[in-house]
Amino acid sequence: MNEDTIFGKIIRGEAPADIVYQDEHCLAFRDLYPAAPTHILVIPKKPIPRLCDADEQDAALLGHLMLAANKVAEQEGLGDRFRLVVNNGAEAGQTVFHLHLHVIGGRSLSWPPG
Ligand code: DGP
Repeated sequence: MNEDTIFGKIIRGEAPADIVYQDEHCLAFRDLYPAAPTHILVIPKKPIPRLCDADEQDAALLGHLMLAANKVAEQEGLGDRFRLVVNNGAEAGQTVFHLHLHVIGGRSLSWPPG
C-alpha cells in the first residue's frame, strides 16, 4: 500500500503527464482514461495512499486539494458545473493508491454514481 505508484513517478517527472496546475503541495493533470470531456486528477505531492489513511495532520492539505480543484475547474471553464470524486479503496473503484480527487465536467452528470 505504501509502495510507489505511477503518480509518484509523475510527481518526480519520471513519467509523462499533461499537467494543468501545480503548486508547492499538489499537482493536477489530465486523466489518461477520461470519463468526461474534462477529467483532471488533483493529487497531493505527499504520498497518502487513500483518503482513509489521512489524519488530522493532513487537514490543511486536504482543504488545499479542494481549493486546487476549484482553481482547476475555473481554469478549465467548468464554472459551477463539475463533480469531485474520491474513490477510497479497491472495492470503491480505487486503482491507483496515491490519493487523488477526480475533477469531472463538460457533460451532464447523473446521480447516483455507479
Ligand atoms: P481511481 O480509479 O480512482 O484510482 O483513478 C485512477 C485514475 O488514474 C483513472 O481514472 C485512470 C488514471 N490513470 C491511471 N494511470 C494513469 C497514468 O499513467 N497517467 C494518467 N494521466 N492517468 C492515469
